[in-house]
Amino acid sequence: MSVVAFPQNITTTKFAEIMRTSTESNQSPEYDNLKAKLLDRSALIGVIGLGYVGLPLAMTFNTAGFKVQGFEKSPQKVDFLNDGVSYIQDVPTADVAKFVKKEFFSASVNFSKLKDCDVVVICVPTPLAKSQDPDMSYIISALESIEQNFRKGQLIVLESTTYPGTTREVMLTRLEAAGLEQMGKKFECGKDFFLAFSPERVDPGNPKFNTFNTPKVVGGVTEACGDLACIFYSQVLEKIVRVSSPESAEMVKLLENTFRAVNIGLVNEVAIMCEKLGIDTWEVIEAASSKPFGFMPFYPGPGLGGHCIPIDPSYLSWKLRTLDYTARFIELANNINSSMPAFCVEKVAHTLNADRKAVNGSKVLVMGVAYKKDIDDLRESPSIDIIHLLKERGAQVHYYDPFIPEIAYEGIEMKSATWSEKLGAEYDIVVIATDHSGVDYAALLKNSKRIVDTRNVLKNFKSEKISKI
Ligand code: SAJ
Repeated sequence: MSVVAFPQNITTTKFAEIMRTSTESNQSPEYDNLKAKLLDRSALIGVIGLGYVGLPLAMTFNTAGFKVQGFEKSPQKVDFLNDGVSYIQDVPTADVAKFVKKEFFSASVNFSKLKDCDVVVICVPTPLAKSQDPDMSYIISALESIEQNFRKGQLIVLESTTYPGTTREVMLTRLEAAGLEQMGKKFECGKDFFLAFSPERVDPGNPKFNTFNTPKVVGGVTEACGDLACIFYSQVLEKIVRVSSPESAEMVKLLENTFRAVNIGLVNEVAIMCEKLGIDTWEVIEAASSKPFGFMPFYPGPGLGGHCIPIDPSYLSWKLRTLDYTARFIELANNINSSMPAFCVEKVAHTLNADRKAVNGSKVLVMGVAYKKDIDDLRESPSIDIIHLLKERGAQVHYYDPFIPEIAYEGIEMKSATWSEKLGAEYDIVVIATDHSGVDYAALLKNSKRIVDTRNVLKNFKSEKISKI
């Protein structure tokens, strides 16, 4: 992602739309002081977590003219960044090198530097624990670092996807209490410090939408908090969408990703139904997409990967369970989506059977292990489940992925096969699990005995060798 040059005049054009308190200086001295530092871009921005969200954000803040202090638990990542090297696919090394050289950006494992920051943005992971409950440990760890270095006048923004209520129930109470340590009385949110939630909306590998041009939803704990958060992001990003509270902003993100998970679950069940009906799912979806209104295509696949779509909706369903409500769509979508790896392996078994072969003892090549095309991310990838299931049935499994040379993940240690036009010939069957661009699928088809295509990437080829889900 090349960070876009920032139009300097955006500040004046946006305020009328998004400010909720008087623009006069009738707020606390901390409010007025921070507002001034945001407007002249002298505020120092702290970013906790320099991953696929935090690093692009830091570069975008730099491009907008703010200095950034990055915080990471990983010394290796800190060293890479301070040497001017990016490890995030969407962030060019040239951007990191440029801002490090200008002394606009540096990374550190020393979280005590948080006290120097005027704004602290939290971009840490929010995975699921083995119990399938939210794992809040990363947010709590970041919060503890902030508490230990907290001072009056700071704006804290949580960007990590989480259940509605986290900002107010977890962050606010502890930050107010931090004042007791320092001043013997609670800090007052909206006067002594400021707190907001603003969900990240990063689509890894998306060539069109980046941190700068993706509209930013912002919800402050108080009106003053929302004002300052909106002023901050208005200085950096193209469009701000202000909502009334952090809970609303937290829910916006969960609706976005639950919408995807549920619709992907629907279309995966359509694929299962079409298989039983002997209908081509992909033809049906393509034809339904001709409807110019009221329809949005989603596509079946080997399952749901990534660190967001398979996980975020479970944060919502967990929260609702604490309120004695069952989020049925989310649970049903999880059930269907997580059944897709097994559905694909059954397809492999059925296809081999046509050649009087069993999965047991067959050589199988899994094409693509990244969780979606043209990225190098393995997290929650259904390809990993497919490899496990094939191995459990006695298959000899190899994989090829141009973005992932080796795997050491979830009990699998493998190196990618080397691409050659005749690669497919070495196997009884090939499973296309990730539809990376730039693969010579014509050569793969020509030299393979059988192919199970879970992504319809061979849609332009006609061959008896091809089985689709
Ligand atoms: N998938 C399907 N069928 C589809 C679409 C996706 O099977 O029709 C699968 C993908 O192969 C992948 C998983 O679902 O395994 C997630 O796909 P995704 O495109 O939602 O990819 P993510 O998780 O990298 O990015 C999403 C963002 N994607 C889009 O909006 C297109 C967005 O929802 C969030 O900004 C981001 O997660 C996030 O960080 O929350």
